[in-house]
Amino acid sequence: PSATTSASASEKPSGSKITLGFSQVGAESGWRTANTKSIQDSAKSAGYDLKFSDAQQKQENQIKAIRSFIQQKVDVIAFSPVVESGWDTVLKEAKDAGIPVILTDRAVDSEDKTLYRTFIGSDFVEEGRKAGQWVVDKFKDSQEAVNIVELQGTTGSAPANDRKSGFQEMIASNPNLKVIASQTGDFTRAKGKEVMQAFLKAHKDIDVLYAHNDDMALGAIQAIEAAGLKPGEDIIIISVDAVKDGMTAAAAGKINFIVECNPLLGPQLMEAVQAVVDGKEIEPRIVTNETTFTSEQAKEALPSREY
Ligand code: GZL
Repeated sequence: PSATTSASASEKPSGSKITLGFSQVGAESGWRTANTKSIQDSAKSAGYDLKFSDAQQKQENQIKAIRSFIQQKVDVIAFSPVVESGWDTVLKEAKDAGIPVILTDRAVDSEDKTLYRTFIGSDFVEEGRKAGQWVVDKFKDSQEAVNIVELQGTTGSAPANDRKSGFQEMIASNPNLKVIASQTGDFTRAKGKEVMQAFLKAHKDIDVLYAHNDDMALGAIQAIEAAGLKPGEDIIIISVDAVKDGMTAAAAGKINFIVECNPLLGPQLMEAVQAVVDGKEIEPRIVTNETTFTSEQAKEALPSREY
């Protein structure tokens, strides 16, 4: 009888390597770069054959990539959906092809929860609440109006929708806290700077900037300094992500409070891939743990930050 080769964990019973098709949002921010590295490094150490595609923040490119993974008959498809809506058709095609799908980082609004096995990512509403709570605490004794401007993430994306609603929910407790302008900066530095320039032209008295990610906050800081104002003093800045450049600005007092959003989802994704291939049950929702940093805390944490 032929010796049966025991397939190692990263192989299928047939002995061939597990193939994972991953469709990434793009390369728009420091967070995204760290997220991509985590996925590529983790797939490598898991011994998987990773087929990776960068969609340049376009949904149609992600849909094309998923269709290509289906054609290639990969074992598992994973992706970070650039926006929440418009996925049901292509996810149904994956399901009909018998290929399991795992969501990472951002969610989809599909009613049919059988279209994917699990969603691994942060709770963005909670991130918005943490940002809002800090503003409420900071201005609890203020007698006059506190004018807030908001740089939103990519229009239609789960982080933009949820970070906005979580923040709104918390500041509603104090009528002095007013969002006087709110616009998308598409999670990029360039757009964050451009929109902040427009805010500064349109509003003479801005007290607070709430940016949905560090990259937009860093772009806005350039605009604020170009306008002769001191970021972190003349305009209080709250941001989300806690990537190295954001933490560096916080340690310098230019950002006052950062809500961490952990991009290192690679290890949890590969565990989920292995479980799905092995036919094991997995939790439908895996929440990444993360914290917050004041300027002081950012200064202490900076040396040990991985990304
Ligand atoms: C959040 C992620 C967001 C980051 C941005 O999980 O989707 O996209 O907050 C990134 O920096 O561009």
